[in-house]
Amino acid sequence: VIGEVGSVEEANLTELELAALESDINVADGHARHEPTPSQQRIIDRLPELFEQAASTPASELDREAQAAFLTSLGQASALRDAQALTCYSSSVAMEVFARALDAAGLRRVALIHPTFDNIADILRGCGLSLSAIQEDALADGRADVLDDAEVLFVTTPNNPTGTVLRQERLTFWGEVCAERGMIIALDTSFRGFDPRAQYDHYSVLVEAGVRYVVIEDTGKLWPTLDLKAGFLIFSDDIGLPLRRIYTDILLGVSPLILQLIKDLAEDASAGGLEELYRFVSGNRAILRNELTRAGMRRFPDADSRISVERVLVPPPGTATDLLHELRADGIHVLPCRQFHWADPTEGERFVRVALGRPPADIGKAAAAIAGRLRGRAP
Ligand code: EGV
Repeated sequence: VIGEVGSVEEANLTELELAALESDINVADGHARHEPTPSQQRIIDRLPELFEQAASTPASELDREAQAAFLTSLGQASALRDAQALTCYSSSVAMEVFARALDAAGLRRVALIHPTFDNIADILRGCGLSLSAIQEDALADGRADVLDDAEVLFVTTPNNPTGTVLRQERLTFWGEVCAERGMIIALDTSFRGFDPRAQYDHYSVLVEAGVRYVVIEDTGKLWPTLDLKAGFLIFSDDIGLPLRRIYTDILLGVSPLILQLIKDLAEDASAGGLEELYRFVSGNRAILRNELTRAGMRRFPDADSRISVERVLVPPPGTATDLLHELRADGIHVLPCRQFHWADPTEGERFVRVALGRPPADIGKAAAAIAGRLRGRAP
């Protein structure tokens, strides 16, 4: 049984990810489930010492240090000077705080990127907000007319599952459009650590545009830390939303042990860890694409993606849901893309998503099974 409803079409993505945790080869969720690098392992080996350090440092100091180390490692240094930050258990908790604060302030119309991970739309709607879909392409083209009467523009960049990055000129454009219209611009940058093209200093662009902004940053996808992670809710001084009030309704803060771990892992990322991560993900992507190419697949929908998940085209008349069932019979769990297309689910039946943050041997097995199922059907 999957989730509360039992069918793949009706389940949300996280229910499908949960079902996949028990499978032989789980390439469903986007979390990091691979071997730590040697230097990450050395940090993990020091856990008791990190615990001591965390216990003897004031929590607010460690909070600031973890934020500083993380944001600096990803090119976002001006956030430390120009913005405020609230550390959350996860980026989804940050989303929930943001969505509730919008509702409390009476801002209810959100233009949201399409497709994107389903829980973003689900959290926003769950807090009473109404959504209009903005196609990823329209964002890249800079067609401001797509915004209609929205009060908030919400963009996932790099986007999940496509890997599409909102480039600096485009962020400038949308920031200025939102500033002119008195809108808030909101970004979910959970996957930025995989793609240097998403590491230009977003905060200086947003400040320059003079726009009110909220950015949700996330350590959760980057490192194999058994879900020890944090999400950062970062916002401009003039945001005008009760974010701190709603944040404190929900939590006092995250564990200083996690903050200490994030600080050390972020410093490691700055000292070469990010490059190692790029190489690792690109190696796994090559394993998958080579296998599919050998099976006659000639088109990769997100040729330029660098993030730790990869979409695979399902040749018609097959559907993602069919392929998912076939692969389950092989002991392989992927995600269908139906749910990512929150405004038009059938559109997503053309793709499945494969997680790449796994041991290469698992990627090899998943790739062989997918290639086996698609051989001779490739477009
Ligand atoms: C991905 C898990 C939540 C989420 C997975 C994800 N689901 N938080 N409801 O972290 O791409 O697989 O974003």
